[in-house]
Amino acid sequence: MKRKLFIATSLSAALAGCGAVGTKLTGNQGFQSVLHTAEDLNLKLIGTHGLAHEYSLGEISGDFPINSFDTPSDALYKHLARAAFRPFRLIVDGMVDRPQRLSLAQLAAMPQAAQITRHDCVEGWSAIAQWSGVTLSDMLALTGPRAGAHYVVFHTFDRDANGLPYYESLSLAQAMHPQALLALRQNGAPIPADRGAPVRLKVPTQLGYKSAKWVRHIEVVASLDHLFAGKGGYWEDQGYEWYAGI
Ligand SMILES: Nc1nc2c(c(=O)[nH]1)N[C@H]1C(S)=C(S)[C@@H](COP(=O)(O)O)O[C@H]1N2
Ligand SMILES: [Mo]
Repeated sequence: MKRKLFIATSLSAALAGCGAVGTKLTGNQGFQSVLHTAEDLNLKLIGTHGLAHEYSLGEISGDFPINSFDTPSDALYKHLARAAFRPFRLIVDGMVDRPQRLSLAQLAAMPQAAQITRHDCVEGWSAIAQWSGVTLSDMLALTGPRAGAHYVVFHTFDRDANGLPYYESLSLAQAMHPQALLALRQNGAPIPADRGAPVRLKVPTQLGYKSAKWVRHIEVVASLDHLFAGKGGYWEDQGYEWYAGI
C-alpha cells in the first residue's frame, strides 16, 4: 500500500511540473490514460488515507448550506427533539464485543476531538466549519469490533419521499481515520436539528454524502450485501461511488 501511494504521488507530482510538455501531449491518448491512472490511484490511495487540510477559526464559512432530506418529522424524532435529546440513545452494535447504548451526556463525557475542515458536496459547493465530538476510532475502541468485521454502517432517522431510509457506511479502515468524527457540535454549538442533531458524521476526506446526518444506530458488519440494495449507502444504491475519497 505504501509503495503504491508513493508511485501515485510522485507520478502526479512529475506531471504537475511539466505544463509545457503537458500541453503538447493533451491529444495523446496514451499520456491521457497515464494521467487518469495517476488520478485514480490518488483518489483511491490518498483519498481516505491522508489528512484533510485543517483551517483556522477565521476561515470558517459564514454561509454553510443545508443539503439533505427534510429534518425528520416522525413522532419519535419530534419527541426526542422536544426533550433536548435527553432520552436519545446512540446504539452501537453488530459484530462488536461490547455493544453500547449511549446518551448524549455519555458521548460528551468521552474525549472530544475538534477539527476545522471543509465539507465538499458532490453537487459542487464547499463550506468550512468547526466540528467537535467523538472520533469513530474511540467509538470502535470502546465497542471492540470482532474478527471478520469489515464495515461500519450508519443508520439515520430520516427517509426520502418514498420512505426509504438514508444510511451510509465506511470500511473499518476509513472509520479509524483520525478525522472521522461523530460530531456533537458545529462551530461551538450543539448540532442544530436541520444540520443532523443530535449526532452526525463528519468525514472530511470523503464527499459530503458520506457524512450522514441524524445518526441513530451504528452497526458493525462483515458485509454490506444484506443492507437495502447492497451498495453501502442511500446514494450508492442509486449509482454514486461508495469510496468517494476527495
Ligand atoms: N441523513 C442524511 N444525511 C445526509 C444527507 C441526507 O439527505 N440525509 N445529505 C448528505 C449530503 S449530500 C450533504 S452535502 C450533507 C449536507 O450537510 P449539511 O446539510 O450540514 O450541509 O449531508 C449529507 N448527509
Ligand atoms: Mo452533498
